[in-house]
Amino acid sequence: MSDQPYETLLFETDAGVATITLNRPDALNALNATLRRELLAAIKVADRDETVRAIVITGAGRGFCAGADLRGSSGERDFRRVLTTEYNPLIEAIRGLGAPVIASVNGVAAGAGVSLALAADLVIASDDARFVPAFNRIALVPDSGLTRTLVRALGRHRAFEILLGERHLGADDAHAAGLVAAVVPPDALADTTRALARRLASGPTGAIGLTKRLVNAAEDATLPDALDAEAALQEIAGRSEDHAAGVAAFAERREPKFRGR
Ligand code: T3D
Repeated sequence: MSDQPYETLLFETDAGVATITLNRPDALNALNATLRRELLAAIKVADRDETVRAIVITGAGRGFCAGADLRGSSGERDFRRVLTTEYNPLIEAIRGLGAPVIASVNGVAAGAGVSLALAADLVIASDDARFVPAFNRIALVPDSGLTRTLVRALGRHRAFEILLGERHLGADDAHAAGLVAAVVPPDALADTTRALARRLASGPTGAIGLTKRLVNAAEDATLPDALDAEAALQEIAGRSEDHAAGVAAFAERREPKFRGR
């Protein structure tokens, strides 16, 4: 176990899993400047720790994340700078992490909180979770990658409806749309998330990270580019200790024991 002295989040590692809990429950874990900074720092700490083989992001209290902190946000703001220097690096850091990231959505996600949840590689939601774009409600546009995520996942027409708030996106809707891997009762969320995270953390970490790279690249790739990328990364995966362990286990008709190398 390890603890870090953060003001707005909790960070712990256990059994190869780093869990980051956004911890401003009175504001539904809205992203103020401190939380944005600390979240990026925690992701970097997890990334540097070789024992971390899966990462969970969740929220304290009854919400996952209500997006930008709107308290005290009246007056002129430097949106472009804040997005490019604080929000976008967060999304890119999550997508760039070698370890798989699970968003454990324990309640409402709104605004950039939806972007954050859907930037994860896998999303598990409690059945009372909902995804509320909310941007248009305060006359902003979607940000932190949400337009791209939704348009690619759902097509432009359904994405537009959701972004305008014309179509409700509850946990079951998000599951049916393929955005969410599983929906569970609130009291089963932590255990379900932990079981998935531990399964991933005991898997072939290198191959999982390379698969994530291929999936990231495939979103923009032509078929020849995707084929080339797969061949190049297979060369790396195929030389790993875990690959040899997997083939040996297959031959001996037993479960492999992967060490993440
Ligand atoms: O400015 C920039 O940084 C640029 C980037 C922008 C990216 C964005 O994310 S823009 C979108 C910002 N987020 C929102 O507009 C969502 C605002 N919140 C809501 O619409 C609702 O609160 C929810 C739909 C999320 C949940 O509704 P409900 O009824 O379950 O809860 P509630 O009663 O509205 O909120 C509970 C408390 O959380 C409440 O505080 P109180 O009265 O108990 O002391 C509320 O003020 C607080 N809260 C909710 N959202 C935020 C928030 N506090 C600060 N910022 C928030 N975003």
